[in-house]
Amino acid sequence: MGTLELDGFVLLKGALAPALVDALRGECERAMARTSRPRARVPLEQVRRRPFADPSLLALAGSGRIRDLWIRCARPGSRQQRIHRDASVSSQPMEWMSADILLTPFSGANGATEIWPGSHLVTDVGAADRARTEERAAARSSVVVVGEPGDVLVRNPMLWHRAGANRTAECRTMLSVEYACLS
Ligand SMILES: O=C(O)CCC(=O)C(=O)O
Repeated sequence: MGTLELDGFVLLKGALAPALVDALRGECERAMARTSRPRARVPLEQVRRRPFADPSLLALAGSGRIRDLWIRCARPGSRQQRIHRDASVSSQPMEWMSADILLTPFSGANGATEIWPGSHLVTDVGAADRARTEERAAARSSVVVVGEPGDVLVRNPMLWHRAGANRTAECRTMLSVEYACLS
């Protein structure tokens, strides 16, 4: 279990009820069936409706608000990603956080997200400097986020992370909710 401040992430086990997770998975699977891409943005008008506008999802934001919603699906046979972060060094101080809602099991076999604790504090490697990121990450230890549907990985967007290879016959699906601080 990490702390958001020092490790840049926290895994909330069983944060969302099975009925809500089932409803979200249904919506997300229907959306992903309409595209061959690995991710899809949830349109604003849908964000305002349930299940996306469920109070439990909004509660994860504390006093913030949802700024964006992405469905991410690692399809069977998808390859390991490069290590990356979702925000750039120049965007400090961070004004948003990401919550990845697991909608399917995450395991080593289906390429569960790998994260580098504390890497959100590394500010001398830019997002474009891929070779240096890989080199720096190799010198640190990483964690593979294994979990169950309903678990939520809250993470700083500056955290280095990547999807692993999905060697199963099923999609590994999550809903990434981006929460903005009030301004
Ligand atoms: O699927 C994952 O575990 C991470 C996906 C990701 O980082 C991305 O799509 O940028």
